[in-house]
Amino acid sequence: MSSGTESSGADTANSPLSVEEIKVAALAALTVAGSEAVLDEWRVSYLGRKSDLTNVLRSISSLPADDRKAVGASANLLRASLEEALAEKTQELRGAAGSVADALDVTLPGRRRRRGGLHPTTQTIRELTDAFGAMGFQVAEGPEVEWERYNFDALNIPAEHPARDSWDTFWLESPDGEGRSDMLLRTHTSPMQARIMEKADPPIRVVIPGRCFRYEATDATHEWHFFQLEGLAVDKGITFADMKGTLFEFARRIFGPDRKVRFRVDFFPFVEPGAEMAIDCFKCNGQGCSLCKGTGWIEIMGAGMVHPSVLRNVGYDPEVYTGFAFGMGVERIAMLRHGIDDVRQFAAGDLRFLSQF
Ligand code: YSA
Repeated sequence: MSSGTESSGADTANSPLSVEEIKVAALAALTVAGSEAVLDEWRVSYLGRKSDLTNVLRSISSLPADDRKAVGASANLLRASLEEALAEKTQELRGAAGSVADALDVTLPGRRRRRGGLHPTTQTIRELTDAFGAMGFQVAEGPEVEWERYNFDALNIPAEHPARDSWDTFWLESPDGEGRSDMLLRTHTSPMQARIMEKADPPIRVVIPGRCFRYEATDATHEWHFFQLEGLAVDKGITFADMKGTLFEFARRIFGPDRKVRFRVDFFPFVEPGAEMAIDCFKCNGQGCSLCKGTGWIEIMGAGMVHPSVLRNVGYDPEVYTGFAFGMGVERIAMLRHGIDDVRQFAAGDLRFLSQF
């Protein structure tokens, strides 16, 4: 009998086993046989020329006459049933191997794994910070929950100033639950101007991407939360021409040389003079449509020369330093770049939209 770990069999050196004992040992060994090689060892052990069963059959003639018939019949029956069991087990093992082979078709193309991607807003922020980085601007970030002082007061917008109405504000409740506190969800990224100037001395060239919140009705170009990219440059001798040159160079890098750019006067309490930049509407090619509200232009940013009061508020001498600042809508820029006609798509979480970028 084999010494293989998967088989066990009769011990031919000991006194002959009974037919029943051979049957029990043979079937137990067959049950655990796991390969055709082990089956072959089993066949030699239990059905081979030197097996216990063959010995029993050979010894029948030496048995008392009364026993011969019964022992012969049961030994022949056992041989037949062991041969049948061997054939079944062989089929079983071959079938198992065959089904694995059938399940694995190596000629089929591999299945593509679904990979996540960057949100189009994130992609646009990276493109913008890269463009300004190439123009010498650093990148900073600031808090979304902001003090009233930075969001309004430091920017020359004191309480009761009518300009506060332009930024419909989500206020945080006061700790005692009685009315609003002096904290809010920032309505623009401009509070970072004061935070940066308080900490650093000129020269300053920095861009600040971040999420903003406004308590206002939404439409195709207005979302209640959106991203802005703030920019600030302060040094001795900075002029309006520097601002215009920087912003036109930005527009050329981001939108290419063929897009029309409109640059015109606007008012913000924290700049003097103030300006606004718009790009011709991609949907109607400047003809006027529902997206651009018939104007042919999509406004992308406010800008201006930093107001002397803002410089004074942070301890800079406006007689020595001047600067410009701007705040642009990131989703609006992504809309223009990719032909997206509704800003509300960005936060809708619809994979059919997001997976296009
Ligand atoms: C102006 C002068 C500076 O020296 C510096 C910054 C600014 C910008 C100012 N803080 C501001 O927030 N102006 S803004 O209200 O006109 O918004 C700037 C840009 O943000 C808009 O041109 C637009 O592109 C985007 N934006 C504004 N409200 C939005 C919006 N994008 C989507 N949804 C909204 N609700």
